Amino acid sequence: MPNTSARPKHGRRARRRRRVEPARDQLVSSSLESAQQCLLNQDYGTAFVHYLLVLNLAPVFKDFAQDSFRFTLFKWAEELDSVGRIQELFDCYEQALEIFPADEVILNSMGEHLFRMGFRDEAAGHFHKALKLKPDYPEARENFYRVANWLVERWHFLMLNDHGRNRKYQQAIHKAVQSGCSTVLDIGTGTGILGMCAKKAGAAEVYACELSKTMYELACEVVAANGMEGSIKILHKKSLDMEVPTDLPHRVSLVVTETVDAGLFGEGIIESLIHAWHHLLLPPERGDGEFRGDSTSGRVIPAGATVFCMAVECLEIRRHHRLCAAEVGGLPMAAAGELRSPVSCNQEQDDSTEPYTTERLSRLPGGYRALTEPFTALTIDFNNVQELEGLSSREVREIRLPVNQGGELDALAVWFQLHLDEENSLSTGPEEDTCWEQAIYPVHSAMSFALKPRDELIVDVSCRDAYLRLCCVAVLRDGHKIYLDKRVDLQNPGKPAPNPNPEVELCSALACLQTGPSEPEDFCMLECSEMALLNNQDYHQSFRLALTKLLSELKFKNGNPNTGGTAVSAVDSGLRYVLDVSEGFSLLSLIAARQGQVKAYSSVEKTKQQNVLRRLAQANGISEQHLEFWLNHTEDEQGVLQRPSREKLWTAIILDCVETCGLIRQKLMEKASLARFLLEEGGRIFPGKIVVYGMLVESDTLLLESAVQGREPTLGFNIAPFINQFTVPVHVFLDFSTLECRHLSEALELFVLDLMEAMANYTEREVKVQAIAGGRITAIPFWYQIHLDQDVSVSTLSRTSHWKQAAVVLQQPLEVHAGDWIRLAVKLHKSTISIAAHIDDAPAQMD
Ligand code: 44T
Repeated sequence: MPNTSARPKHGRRARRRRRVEPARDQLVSSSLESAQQCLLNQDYGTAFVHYLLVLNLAPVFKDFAQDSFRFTLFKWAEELDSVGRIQELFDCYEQALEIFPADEVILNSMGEHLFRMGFRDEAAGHFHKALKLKPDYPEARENFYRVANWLVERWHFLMLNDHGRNRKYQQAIHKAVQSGCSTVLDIGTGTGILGMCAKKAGAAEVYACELSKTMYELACEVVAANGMEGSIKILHKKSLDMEVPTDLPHRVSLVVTETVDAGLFGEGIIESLIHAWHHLLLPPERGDGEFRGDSTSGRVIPAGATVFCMAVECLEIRRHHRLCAAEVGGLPMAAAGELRSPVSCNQEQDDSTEPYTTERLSRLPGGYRALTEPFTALTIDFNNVQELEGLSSREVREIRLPVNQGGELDALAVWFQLHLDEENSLSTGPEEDTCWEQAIYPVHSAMSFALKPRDELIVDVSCRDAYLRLCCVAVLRDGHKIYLDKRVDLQNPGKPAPNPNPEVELCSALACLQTGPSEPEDFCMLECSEMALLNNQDYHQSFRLALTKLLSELKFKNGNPNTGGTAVSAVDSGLRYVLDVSEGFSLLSLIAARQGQVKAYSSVEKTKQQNVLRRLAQANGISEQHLEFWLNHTEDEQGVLQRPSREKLWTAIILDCVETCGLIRQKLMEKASLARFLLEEGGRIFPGKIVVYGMLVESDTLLLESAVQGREPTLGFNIAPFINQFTVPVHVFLDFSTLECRHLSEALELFVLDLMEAMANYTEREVKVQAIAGGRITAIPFWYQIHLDQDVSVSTLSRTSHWKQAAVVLQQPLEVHAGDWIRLAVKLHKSTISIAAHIDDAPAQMD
């Protein structure tokens, strides 16, 4: 009998399937029906469960149900999100992705949720996947660009493009390995470059660790692409969490690292090296200090560092950290109390303040003036663990900087020399041609202080919480110590030191009258950009002017609003309503309320900032009833625009259109169309119109910041194609006025956004422009003219602007000759500008 044994088995299975199938089919079809019904009833949770069942049991329905399934998922996720059921939300997405692992829309949407919850690494992973699946998916592209900056910070490009730095590290590593350091750990490997140098130099064993997931994955890709997959062991770990033998089989003879920021210690190098010396490195070589290198002792590259500091006068720094005017938009500010930027190095430091910010001094608009010579603030030997340990507990040390130029004391600028070994060192100084920024310690005494030649500036240097702290304590003048914070002369206690600036003295006295000298800790924190906004007189004056004009126009047109056509309640009669939906701190509501007959609503959210506004209102004769905090009244956290009261509409709605970084705010046009519906007749949105201007430039700097340049491999390694996946076409936080570049065209109008007229807007536009010089167009910096009304406007490019500029960097530089016509295709997709440039072959057809 042929194959008898197989038959019954087959027959049994077939019979079982026949029995199961009708039941399953029935379940599938009834579930599908239920899913559709629930969807109609907007019961998304139940619909989702039914869909899951259907698609798990009957994958054949995947094509048919994909759209409704997605829709259900998104709706259900929205509901879960709104009630804070976040874990369930992500579970649903994971279940959905099990069914549709290659669905770019689901991936992108999950990325958006992850991003909002603060999981940036994971969010980026999802956007990246979505984009790989569908490269021309604009939503995923925009989202990816938004997170790329967080994941792979722009300085990675700068560092890899800094050939001097690369070569010096390579030489130092080569020398150490050749002299006997055969086991190497690269702490904070980034793209893997230093680890690969060690391997190439002949190290027997190389390990690397990296705490960022994205960078770790990138390093793995790069190392594999360079054929070192098996010979460099990369760990996704913080070095502090590593130990022998779990992570390393034994201690290593060399640690290489570049985990330093502009302030040297901000990436935690002190702590990492203390830990490395105790747990990961062979003991240091004893003796004469001259390093010979062998495989029984350990050492670190860089071997040490020297930190320098210098006092500077700089208006640009000042206006970002201190209120510089007594009045803003006509509003006296004395009652505001102390306003501080979140960067300060005071003794009463709290967690929310950083001791320094970073700037490239050479690129600060308006420049800076050195008031002292550079001074050594600190030296540190990374090969001496006692010294490292002593540093964090080291007491405050005082240094004195002789002043050689008179000027206002705005900040201490700090940089360092990194001694890789005896021969090679890197400097991050302001005069060097490197990619480095300097650390800026703004001087925080609320008032200005003018230094004179022959003064001596007394600075306290200490090291706390892994930060180098520098604090300008006092000025020694003619034998007297003038304390900068407390302003008390120790030699005449009780009597304030004579202030060199009488105006400051007066302000100080006034401030004391308002707030009382005994509440120094009662200050209000403002972001640097908010402080710069307050100092932007032009902006506030323009708003005041435009608002005054609008109010008087309406008065003139309608007579007293009391007598207007609609019935108004007694309390509200005669009032105009102005809503300020600016992000962050804004004085505009007060400026509006000060016009009289105006009830202004502010979107300021933070209690301390609301209190500043209340104090200012009180001191400036604005009645309490005329200033409301809008977000205190809306239940909805997303702050959907609403009417001021049932029968009223807004006279003016102030929208904050441009982010400080130089981009148009997301959802601006949606907000504007909502706002238009809520305006009374003749009411206005401020601004009514925004014109985007741009200029064609040749800028190598922008290229160096956006991608690893050149066809040459980096130190002989293939790195560029991997990290360049994280290139984004739009640069932000640019100072166009100091950007090193050649102008290849005049400024030109790129785009117009009409916030008052929905129909006037377009999403694509072609613009033609003639080159005024020959060269390579590498980028198009852009900025905005913000029109409050027909006559009043502010430019985001102005000297007093608190906005920075942004730039589109072209994918391929475009070679042009003077006189060539260039065609720009400008697109606006959801607040994101993209520009493509081509030489215009048919200039005759120009319109
Ligand atoms: N950038 C300076 C700072 N890491 C360089 O995750 C100079 C800024 C800069 N990994 C403009 C120009 C410049 N264990 O990927 C990072 C980081 C990682 C660690 C494992 C640790 N203990 C750490 C500590 C840090 O190391 C990498 C490099 S940190 C270098 C920072 C170009 N703006």
